[in-house]
Amino acid sequence: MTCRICSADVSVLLDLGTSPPANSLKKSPEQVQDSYPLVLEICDNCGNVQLRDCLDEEALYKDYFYVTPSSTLLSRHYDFLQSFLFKNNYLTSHSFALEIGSNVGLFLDHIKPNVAKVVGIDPAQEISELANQKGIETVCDFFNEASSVKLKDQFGNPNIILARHCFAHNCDPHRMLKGVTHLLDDSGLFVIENAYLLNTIENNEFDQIYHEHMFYYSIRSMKALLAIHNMHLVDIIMSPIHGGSIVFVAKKVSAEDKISSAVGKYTLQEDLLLTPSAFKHFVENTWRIKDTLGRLIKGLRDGGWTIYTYGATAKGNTLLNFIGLTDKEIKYCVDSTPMKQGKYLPKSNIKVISEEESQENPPDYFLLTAWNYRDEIVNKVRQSGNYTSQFIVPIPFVHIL
Ligand code: JHZ
Repeated sequence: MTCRICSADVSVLLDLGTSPPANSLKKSPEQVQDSYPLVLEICDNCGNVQLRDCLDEEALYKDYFYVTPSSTLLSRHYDFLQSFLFKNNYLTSHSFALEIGSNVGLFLDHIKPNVAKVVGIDPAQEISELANQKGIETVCDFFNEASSVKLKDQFGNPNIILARHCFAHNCDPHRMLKGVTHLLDDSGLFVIENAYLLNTIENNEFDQIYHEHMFYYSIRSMKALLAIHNMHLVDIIMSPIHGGSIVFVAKKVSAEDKISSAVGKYTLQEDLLLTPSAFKHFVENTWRIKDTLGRLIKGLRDGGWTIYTYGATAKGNTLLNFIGLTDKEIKYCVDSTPMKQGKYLPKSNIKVISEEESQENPPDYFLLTAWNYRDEIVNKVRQSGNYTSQFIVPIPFVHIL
């Protein structure tokens, strides 16, 4: 196999077995789904970490149930990102901002009062309809060179293009960058927010590996990718959102570009920390978590305790299916997203119920599959008057709250 950034040879880093697409919830437990391999590969030449088997985008995003949750943590993150972009003049009141993979338009809604124009593009039919209903103009399409031509004709050149937690969601980033370079003029910015490989590796977040995530970006691999398109990084900012994310600010190379000192600082940190031994520990810890969590859940079930998972997350489905946990061990999955409720998790067949239903009949334990919202969810459960259910947190090591 070869690297999809630089075409060099790659080697296997981790094999998580097979799983159905993580966001394809089932309408009934009997519905048959195909499973596909989840194998992570690494390229020594450019540092790229990629998923070996890429699923067809139509199949992945047609029946897509991920709706950005309404969350105080997320809303604080939007404030943080917005103020970073304004403080550095990456966004101004005159900006036209285009967001790729804009989902129901929560981020665009956040910045809309402060900029000249916002437009979203998202391939999921139902989800882009929801965004349009809420007043965020959203084109239902995949972002690529062809759709970028249509976008340019319809809306003109954006000053800034954002791709938040979606840039790694297609097997050919070159295709997306061709669209970006077609749309941006020489001063235009491309802002990519993505789970950061260093955090994924340091925090043992193997559950971030699922079919939507076809790349696991580092600064090194992003620089290599951008260079192929005559682009470069002008700034970087880190955020704790989603278990540790990186925001890359990129543009077409020009001699006058000012490069923020953050680029050098974080590059140095990454060079020192993202080492072969860090990858080795990540792989070892993944197997350790599988073993510990599997034994803990089966032991609790055998002891007669009830367990629900909290969060019908994509990463939760990797976790459950890798460990081999099903509706035999776990009674329900709790999730606030109406579109997910009443459906069944892929392969594990666990039924999704609402937070209200869970409050009426709480379990002894919640396995926190939305561990990235740990404090928010624990507070919510405690504030509802439930002081007895304990939380099993799987990442970075299995522990109980
Ligand atoms: P959450 C998704 O992954 C999909 P997931 C995607 N591939 C991606 O890249 C990442 O996001 C960033 C629920 N919830 O965001 C709502 C509650 O029930 O961790 C969500 O279904 N109560 C695009 O699926 C889920 O948890 C709450 O109070 O791993 C969180 O999903 C809160 C706050 C959330 O992403």
